[in-house]
Amino acid sequence: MFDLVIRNGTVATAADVFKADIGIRAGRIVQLGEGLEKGVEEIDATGRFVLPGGIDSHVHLSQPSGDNIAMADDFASGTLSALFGGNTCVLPFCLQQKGQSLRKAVQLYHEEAAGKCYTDVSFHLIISDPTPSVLGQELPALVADGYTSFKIFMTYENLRLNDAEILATMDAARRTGALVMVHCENEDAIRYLIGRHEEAGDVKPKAHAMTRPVAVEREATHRALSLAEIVDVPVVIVHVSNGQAINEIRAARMRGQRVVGETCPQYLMLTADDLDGMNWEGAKFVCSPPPRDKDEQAACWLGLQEGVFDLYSSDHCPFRYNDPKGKLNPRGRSSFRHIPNGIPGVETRLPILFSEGVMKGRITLPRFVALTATNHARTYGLERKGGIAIGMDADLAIWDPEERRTIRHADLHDGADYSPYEGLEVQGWPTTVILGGHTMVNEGQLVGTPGTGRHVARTRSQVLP
Ligand code: DUC
Ligand code: ZN
Ligand code: ZN
Ligand code: ZN
Repeated sequence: MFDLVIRNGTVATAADVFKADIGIRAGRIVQLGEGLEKGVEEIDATGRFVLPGGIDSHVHLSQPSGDNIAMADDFASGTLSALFGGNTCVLPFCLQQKGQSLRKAVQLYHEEAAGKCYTDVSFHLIISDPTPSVLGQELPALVADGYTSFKIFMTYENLRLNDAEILATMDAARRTGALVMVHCENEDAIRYLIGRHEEAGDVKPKAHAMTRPVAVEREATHRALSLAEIVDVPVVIVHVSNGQAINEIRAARMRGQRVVGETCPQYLMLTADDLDGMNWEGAKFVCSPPPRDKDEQAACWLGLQEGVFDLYSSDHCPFRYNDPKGKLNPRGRSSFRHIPNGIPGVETRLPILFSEGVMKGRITLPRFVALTATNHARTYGLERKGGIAIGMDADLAIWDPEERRTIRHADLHDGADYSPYEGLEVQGWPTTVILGGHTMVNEGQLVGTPGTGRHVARTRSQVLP
């Protein structure tokens, strides 16, 4: 007797698409085959795809975002939204404030997440203060405890590292076996351009995109890759928005470097013109790097198709629009530079790629699975996730490829008050989601409880030598 059997579905992994029943016991997949014996619970997946649950390895939840600014999602609403979007695991960031110990930051996020999660969760670190004790003692101890990746920033006054700090931090990653993720934008160039725009009285949301042009990202991408080459360490280039940055990744790979590229829905679906909305509505699309234009969208699609990108993540970083602690905070109403950076998207990530990618013939279903689950698990050391095979966690999403929806924020589950994709028509939606053998969403209805999702310690990235 199984705990759960999923019958008659079309199973897709990063390698294959095949018909099989899936037998689940004690939270794991224990059998794949035809005509499996009975389960205590049974799901008929006739006409549906059964995919590994999505893993979104780039989300921000409950992250401090500046004075009098509040992120729209905590671990309850953020993971609930992720769940309804077909995800069973998310990797949020644990931000080290300047002067704070890394361990303390990790403890605070654990307290914040405890008992609230609807999906599994595993933290990346953000290192903003790379002191010798942080790099020499704290980081190795945290890596040993399963926090095997961290992000560093080349932009934002209170987060950015200079080149010497980047080298030291990358070297610490090399020594400890952690994987480095880099946010590539040149802060000094951005500040220069912000100064020029403000002097000219150009303070509308669109100026956000104009002060972070492609060259700002390309230069920083080139520099990050050069520094990684010097240290001899693999890197993840996160949220890549354009063809020139993509070419930097290609060139580094041609030199023999190990580079993981990540892109996000906003770089496939939005453009800088979206920041031009009336009545400051453009603030809804302010994120960094900013969306570009149609040609750069095409470059990002090509990058997904040909393998420059291994990861497709949401970079869910939600702020409410009509809110004094959100996009329309008092200072944000007077200049683009005070509009918090980031947009919601954890629930719409998978349906957008399924519809625009798989249904429109741009990518295959196995490529979809690789980009949304399998590669995230391998890149970040989630050993039993991202696939459908015997022994793996029974984290599954059952998709109805016929379901047509128009994206409306009112139907989503995040804590923001808008979706950047409002009105987008998509085909295909995850209707049933299973976490560790527990049915969490059944035919669009929530049946799971908060706290079912747990923290997952990770092993060493498979990208590392
Ligand atoms: N970088 C992110 O990864 N997310 C939101 C804002 C940012 O700059
Ligand atoms: Zn259980
Ligand atoms: Zn970033
Ligand atoms: Zn992010």
